[in-house]
Amino acid sequence: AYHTLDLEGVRTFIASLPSIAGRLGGTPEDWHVREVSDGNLNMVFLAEGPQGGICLKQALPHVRVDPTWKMPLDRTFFEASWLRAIFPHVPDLTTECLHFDAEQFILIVPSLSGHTVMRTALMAGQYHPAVAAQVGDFVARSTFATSLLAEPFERVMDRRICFARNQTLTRITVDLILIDPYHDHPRNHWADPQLTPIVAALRNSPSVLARIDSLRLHFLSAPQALLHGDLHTGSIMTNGTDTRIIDGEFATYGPIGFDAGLFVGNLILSFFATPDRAGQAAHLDMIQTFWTSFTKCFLDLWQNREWAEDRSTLYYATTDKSTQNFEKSLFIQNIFQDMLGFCATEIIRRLVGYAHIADFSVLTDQPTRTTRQKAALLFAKDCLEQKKPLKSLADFLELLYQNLST
Ligand code: SR1
Ligand code: MG
Repeated sequence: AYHTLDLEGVRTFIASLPSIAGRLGGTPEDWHVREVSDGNLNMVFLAEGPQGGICLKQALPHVRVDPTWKMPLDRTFFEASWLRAIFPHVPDLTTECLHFDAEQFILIVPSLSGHTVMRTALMAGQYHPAVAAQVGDFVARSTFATSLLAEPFERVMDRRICFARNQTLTRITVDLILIDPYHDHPRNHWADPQLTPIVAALRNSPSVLARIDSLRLHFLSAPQALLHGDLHTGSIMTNGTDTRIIDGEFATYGPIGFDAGLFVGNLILSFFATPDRAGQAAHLDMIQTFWTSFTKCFLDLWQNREWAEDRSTLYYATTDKSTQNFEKSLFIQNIFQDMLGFCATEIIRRLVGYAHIADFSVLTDQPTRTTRQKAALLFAKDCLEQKKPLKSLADFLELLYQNLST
């Protein structure tokens, strides 16, 4: 029966799995096991032996950071399923599922020694230009491969049926990102009363609320591809050259712009939390690099699929290239608009919703921190309202700088 593992339990569990024990080498007494739980939901352990290391993740019957918030255990099943679905397409950008135990809800992957959580690196002022490009590639390759552009609809729909069962975590996403911040809810919180008038302005803006309603509907009714579902900078580990996307337990079918929006939203939160001009400029470069890398990789994959002339997936009634290219560019533009919307919702929920982020703690001067948080919220409001339409990434980045300086 399920039981929560402690350090000794982890050692015993690994010892019972010859292939995992073999990766570590030596005997169980040689292994160094430690707990490194960091996220909101699960227990995470690292075990290192003379020959290698593994990372073991176990679901708890509640939210890790709030034992009163009860929760089913099946999230590690969905994370293992997500890894198995996407790993063949992004073996250089995520970790392999080495083992999944359906009774203990344990997932084991190789450990990433020498890697740092991207959020931690950004907070330390370490900006690795390659990482944004790699995340762009990751979003393009994982979403394209699981979409109707790459596979016959029968395979896509089978996978959609599987991930449609990830309802506990999808409910968290819908509630925490797309509902709670827009009305009074006990889960919402913010320490600084100076944010309160902006929260009120968000809740009193008909265009904000209408856009949120559309985004929520779109998130649940546009199953374009298998998403990571929680692609913030804490779900990315890097050593500057090698980058791995982890923690896919929120995986679900949805609009591709959701993953892109959460990543860009977290870069923007980090941008507003960055004290110096050079660091801020590095963030704008990362956003630009991410988007360029995503679009190039996605369109290349699409083009290559056409050259393969696989009529079980791609069928064009027209052979007219310029018409096809026009349709492709519309497809990308729609992802861009989705990205802007979901990016705004991520910024808002990380400042005034349930689950905040650490980025702003680097601004030790309280008035500066308040000013920047207000600017981030107002930027998100502008993105949702689009009183002046944001048609391109240049429009978006210009708005970002305007909000920083006002
Ligand atoms: C109760 S879970 C809160 C948040 O933590 C996860 O990492 C997701 O971002 C979720 O929204
Ligand atoms: Mg996580």
